[in-house]
Amino acid sequence: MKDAAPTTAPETFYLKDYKPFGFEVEAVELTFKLAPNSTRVLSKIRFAPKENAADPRFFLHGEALKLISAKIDGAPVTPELIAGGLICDTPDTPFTWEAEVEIDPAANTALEGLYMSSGMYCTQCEAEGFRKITYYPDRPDVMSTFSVRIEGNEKVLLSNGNPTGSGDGWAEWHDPWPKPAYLFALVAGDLVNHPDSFTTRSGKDVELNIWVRPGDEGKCAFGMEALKKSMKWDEDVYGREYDLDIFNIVAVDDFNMGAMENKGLNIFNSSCVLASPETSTDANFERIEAIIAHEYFHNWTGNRITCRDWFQLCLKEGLTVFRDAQFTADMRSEPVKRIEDVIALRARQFPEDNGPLAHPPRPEQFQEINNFYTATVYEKGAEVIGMLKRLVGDENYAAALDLYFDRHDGQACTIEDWLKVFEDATGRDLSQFKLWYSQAGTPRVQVSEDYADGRYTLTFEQSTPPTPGQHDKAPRVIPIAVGLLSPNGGEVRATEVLELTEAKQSFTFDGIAAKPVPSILREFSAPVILERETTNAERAFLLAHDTDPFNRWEAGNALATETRVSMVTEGAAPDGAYLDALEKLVRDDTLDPAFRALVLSPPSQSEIAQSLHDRGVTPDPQKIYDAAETFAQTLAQQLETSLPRLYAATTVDGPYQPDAHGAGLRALNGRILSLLTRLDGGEQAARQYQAADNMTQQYAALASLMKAENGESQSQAFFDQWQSDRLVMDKWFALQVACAAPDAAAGVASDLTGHALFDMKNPNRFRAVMGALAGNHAGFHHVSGAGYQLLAKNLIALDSLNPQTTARMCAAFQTWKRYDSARQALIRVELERILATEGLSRDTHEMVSRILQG
Ligand code: 0A1
Ligand code: ZN
Repeated sequence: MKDAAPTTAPETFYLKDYKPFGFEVEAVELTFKLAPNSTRVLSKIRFAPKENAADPRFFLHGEALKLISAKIDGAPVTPELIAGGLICDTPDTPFTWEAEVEIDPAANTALEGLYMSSGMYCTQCEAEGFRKITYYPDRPDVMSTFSVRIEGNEKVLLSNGNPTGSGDGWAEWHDPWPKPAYLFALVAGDLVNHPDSFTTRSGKDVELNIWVRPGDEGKCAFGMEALKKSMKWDEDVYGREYDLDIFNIVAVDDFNMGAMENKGLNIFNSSCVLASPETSTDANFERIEAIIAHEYFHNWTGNRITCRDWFQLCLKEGLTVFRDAQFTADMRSEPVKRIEDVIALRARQFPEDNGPLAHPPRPEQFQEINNFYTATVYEKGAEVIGMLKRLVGDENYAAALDLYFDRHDGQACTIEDWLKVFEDATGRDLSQFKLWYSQAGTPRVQVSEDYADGRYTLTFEQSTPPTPGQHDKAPRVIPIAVGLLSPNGGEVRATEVLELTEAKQSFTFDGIAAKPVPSILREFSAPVILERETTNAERAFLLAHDTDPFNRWEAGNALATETRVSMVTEGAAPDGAYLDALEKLVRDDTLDPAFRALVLSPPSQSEIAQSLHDRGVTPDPQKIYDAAETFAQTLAQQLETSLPRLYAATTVDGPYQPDAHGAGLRALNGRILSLLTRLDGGEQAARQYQAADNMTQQYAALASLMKAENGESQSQAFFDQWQSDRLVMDKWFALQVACAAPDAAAGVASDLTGHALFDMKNPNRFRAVMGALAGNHAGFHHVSGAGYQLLAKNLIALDSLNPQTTARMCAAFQTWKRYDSARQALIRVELERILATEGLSRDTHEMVSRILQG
């Protein structure tokens, strides 16, 4: 399935052009007669023209549909088929539209609309996939009830809402809650279920199921527990109860994203729901718990209250990410979750915000909305809500959310509606705060300090660099959480939130006996880049003494960056004071092991490249790689005598449990093993590999061995053991590329694309290889250009099959302007080669053009 080739520039859609649909949709009835290559979809839809409609034209979206017949009030009509849909003359009074179309799910490799995955039928309709199922006003502000009849020979026939009847070869479903078409879902297959139930706080029994392919039943228990915890948490924390008799989750192998919140019928990428100790790592367990929660929380923030148009995507996504982060913090550790989120934000969102793809959390234009399911919309969208909560306080936040649910239940809303609720609940004017939704780019905040006569002053200056299409930026409201420490480590001022609203602003603290050490931007209270002249001694002091765990980690992270930068730029040796501080920390048993593991985890090589670029130094990926290796080797030597004891002390006894404490210990143990492997050549790792009864330890051992180029036999054993497990094989594919040396990475990835188990049509497998290549910083950016060429070649090959996944992976090139002119020239050739591909999808065309232009 190919999207139409853009012959001229593809159409651009603008937020300012929004017009409501000219008709109410009162009820939708759909009948599916399933057949792999020729599914028939019959629709019967009750429309009522709106009075004084801004756009009275009866236009229904439709793509890749074969229209068999159409009727209005029972009489055949001949609609005019136009680009992207059809138009038809209609009566002035309410009428019934009926259409029959034919579609080809088996040929649908784009995985949007109705498609087949491992023999089962499934759907993906967000954002604009429903138009590939039938003619319909496929826009989120058109909400209706849906009744669905499925006819097919599969054992399990599912759709949204509650089941209303079934028999041999058919099933019927009715969803009483009006919803936009992007939340429609259908699944049909020979599936098995892991059943359970949940009683809501008002006493309603809800049937719960996780549906999987036979053989995967043993991997559902953890996901089911996560679902029940999410249901309870949303009742306890947000007062939100589930609203249908049944909640179904289905695992599918071929899926472009993580999961989808279809009403009452969530569809998951199998990698985001299936879990077992033998096949999933601790990180997988944590992610699965979070994604199940995320999709479940959408039932209120997304489904009951949805978006008016796709420009408002962060209304549901930012809020739902914020809610799932709160949930994970409650289930696990608040500081650890915050540190993990900031690491991810800096790795994924900062490069976006500071490069050619920069856009505001609420974009004002797009060509292909699928290209805007970004870290900016999701993660920065969540950061904006975190700032809002910090500014208004917890109680006001809770009151505003109650008002939001009361006022907007059943509606399709905007960011203006969202902010108005906060203004009404708190009496605060949020017009300046709103800039966070309309301005792109990460603000820089420069800090200077002054101390005299017991008065301490902090002065902040904010500015945001220009981003594509946005040059001059007004100052934003930035909440900066600050604490002051005395020189001997005690806290002289507990955390308070300073509200920076001007371009330059000072805050004074009186009655401070000695010049304090400031701890600024505690908990990472705003998604900004803090710039402050400070010393490594002060950073080391904060690493040892800060009472805010986030800033404690942040001080270590800054030291880690500084030492690598001076290793790269001056050929310096690793900073001894920092190594001493790390040694002390790692041995400190009073500290949470998960926290210690994070402090021991180096900043990514891509982050170091960005740091160098920010300082006006052109990054050399090979030198950054060499510095990382030297640092790790020096740290291992420094810790030499304590590593065996530390390894033993962090080894978890007893059967594997995916709980936060055990996971933290294993994370630390894994870091120690990787250092130990640098000294013992892999003896301990080989023993661990042999003895491991869970994937976390098996994988950690294998990764350490492969990194040491001493894991060939274990890698083969791993392959032999797991070759029939799709998800574990994704790990194996990714690890081959991730562990490859810089000059070997592209070759390893290229060979893997010829492996019998490589399947480009499966997004997980494609991402395992090509995502790992893009993530191997020194390998991808190897001076030969082989990494760039291989990725481009594979993106071109994938584009005609799956434009969405292709376009998302183009982002690997977004940082290209950081590098030297030779590398830039190599990348430009590849980007231009992609753009010149005949029949290139609209998705990829938009991404590559933006990257080239920015
Ligand atoms: N709304 C889902 C993510 C999602 C978006 C688009 C998809 O297909 C193009 C699929 C899923 C979520 O936030 O989880
Ligand atoms: Zn979401």
